[in-house]
Amino acid sequence: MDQKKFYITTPIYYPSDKLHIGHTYCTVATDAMARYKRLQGYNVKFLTGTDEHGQKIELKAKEAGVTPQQFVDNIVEGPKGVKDLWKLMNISYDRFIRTTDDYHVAAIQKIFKKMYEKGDIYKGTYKGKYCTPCESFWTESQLVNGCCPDCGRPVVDAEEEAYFFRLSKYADRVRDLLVNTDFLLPRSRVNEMVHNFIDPGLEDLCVSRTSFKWGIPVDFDPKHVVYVWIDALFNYTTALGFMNDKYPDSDYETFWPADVHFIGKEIVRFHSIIWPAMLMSMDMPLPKHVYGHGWLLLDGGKMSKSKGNVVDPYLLAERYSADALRYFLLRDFPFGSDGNFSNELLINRINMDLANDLGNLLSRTTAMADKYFGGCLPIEQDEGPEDAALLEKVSGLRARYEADMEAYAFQNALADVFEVIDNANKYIDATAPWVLAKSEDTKPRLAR
Ligand code: ME8
Repeated sequence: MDQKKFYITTPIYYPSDKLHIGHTYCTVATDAMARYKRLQGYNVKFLTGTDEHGQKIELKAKEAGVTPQQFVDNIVEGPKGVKDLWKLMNISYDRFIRTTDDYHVAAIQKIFKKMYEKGDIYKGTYKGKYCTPCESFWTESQLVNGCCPDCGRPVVDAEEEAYFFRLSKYADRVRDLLVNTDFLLPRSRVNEMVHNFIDPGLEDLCVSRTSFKWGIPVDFDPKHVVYVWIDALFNYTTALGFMNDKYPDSDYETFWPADVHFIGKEIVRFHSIIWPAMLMSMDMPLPKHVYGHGWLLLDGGKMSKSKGNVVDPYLLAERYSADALRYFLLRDFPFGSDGNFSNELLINRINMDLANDLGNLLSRTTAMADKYFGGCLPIEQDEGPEDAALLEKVSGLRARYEADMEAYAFQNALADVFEVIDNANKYIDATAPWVLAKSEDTKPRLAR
């Protein structure tokens, strides 16, 4: 019989700076899901990686006085970089893609060409706001008080030749996908996509630029580099060997389409509109689900590298242990919603759940088994009136846990587990083993 397969991915993160607790949150959730599916006997492929091209990284490298490649190499592979962080956090990824990897670059060039030959990519004119001193184009929304976000000087309207993807052509099919299937989760995110983006009319998407160099050159027109989304989104397929020889063809055949892409809510638009449209253009199967999770907030605002209000996962994991941090991230924040991060919450969680409830249950149980029976329980045991309720809780746990995990409700799955732990602690209090230990007659009850 064919083994069931499960393919899950994180976003590929920008190595423009060290990653923070928000990135860690998404990766930890993906890891928890991957481990859960492996335990269930699935053949799991868990992909993560880094999205290494673009103007921002080009500028950052220039500031640091290194080449863009040296810059990203350091953030990804260097000390306390992305890979070190995932190692510290016990992330069990099966594959790590860097968009500067040769096989990915070659595959993206082929994909771009195929879409061009089909007529879904065409040459047009990009109009935007241009900062002449920085030689950079910006979108209206990137401007700060109408000026260049980098140097603060005024910008001018400018144009450049660019390639566009015919996103408009796929609007109806994408709308149907969002409205009539459970492609996008949680379902509460569908309305925003349909009403804010699809219904007002989808514009074709700019997919190449000539104003910077740090990107994958369009091979049939090399003054252009591929701009962001074709390069970034197709990572999910090139990492399975699609249009390249790095990995066996069978990986793509086995694992594509993805079962779920976990992503943050700010990139739901790209994954639920642009991504399926591009796959439709390529005549490729669509992922089964895209799940847009919420943000970790700090003082009510999104934590982000550009705002500088970030929490360093390295510090927390080193101080409190990776497992405690993983537990906190999954237990305190409902996956689909935003949540406020604070050190108090983290410390309370560790003290209450892990030290008190779980730690106490473990140490009481093992200490008493050791003290009263030398660590080896006798076969003769007496049932008591307190047993049935606890047994019922425990025996129903697996089904409750699985139902929550299948709904991506990590918080509830852990609450189920801790409910049993809480019940077990109460069971000990109610049966008072330290009293039972006082008489030989109650030893079988104590053993139970
Ligand atoms: O968007 N709370 O990369 P990125 C929760 N390269 N999650 C957060 C977060 C926060 N405060 N901040 C970031 C990109 N994240 C693109 C993606 S995919 C083909 C290309 C998580 O480095 C969240 O999952 O900005 C978000 O989607 C991701 O980091 C963005 O990382």
